[in-house]
Amino acid sequence: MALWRPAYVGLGSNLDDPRAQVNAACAHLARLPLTCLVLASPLYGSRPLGPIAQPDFVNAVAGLLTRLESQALLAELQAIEAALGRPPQHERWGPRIIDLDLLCYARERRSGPRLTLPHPGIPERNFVLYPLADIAPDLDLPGLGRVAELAGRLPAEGLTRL
Ligand code: A4P
Ligand code: MG
Repeated sequence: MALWRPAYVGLGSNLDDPRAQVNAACAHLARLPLTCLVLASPLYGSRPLGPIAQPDFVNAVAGLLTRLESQALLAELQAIEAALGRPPQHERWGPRIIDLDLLCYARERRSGPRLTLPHPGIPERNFVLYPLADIAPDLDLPGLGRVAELAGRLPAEGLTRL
């Protein structure tokens, strides 16, 4: 029988009532097979990172325990995105109803187009690291370091706790 493993998921939305979208995605996470939603961070408002002018985001992070393998968990996250109405083709970096990123999965380290772990955007993203530090400050991200230290290096610029 597969072990229970910790996994952290980043949630983001900037379309169609972003706060409600992030809450709906959390409700879906709580119903995943072979998975327990352990806790969710507070919601944050954040200014869009990246080259495209677009509405502000709502971001949060959820902590799970799961017996799914990492790729199966990613497939479940993508199924939640589809269930919430995210079109399969969309502009990279552009506005989205919901985005679920697998931030880290146990001690797994891998690099590939389908799945990179830990998620490579973490060190530059205060909208990931601040909510992650709320729920898991002592988490050691493989190859990156302790969450509280990574968050401490980033200004809270553009970020507001909702
Ligand atoms: N993929 C690889 N590794 C992972 C992983 N660890 N978790 C692959 C999730 N997906 C992973 O993802 C594109 C591909 O990445 C998928 O095929 C998946 O197999 P996507 O979610 O379909 O596309 P995307 O989200 O448009 O691209 P990407 O590169 O994930 O964009 P980001 O990095 O998610 O950035 N500003 C603020 N303030 N808040 C935000 O949440 N988000 C973005 C999107 C830009 N600016 C933002 C925010
Ligand atoms: Mg994404």
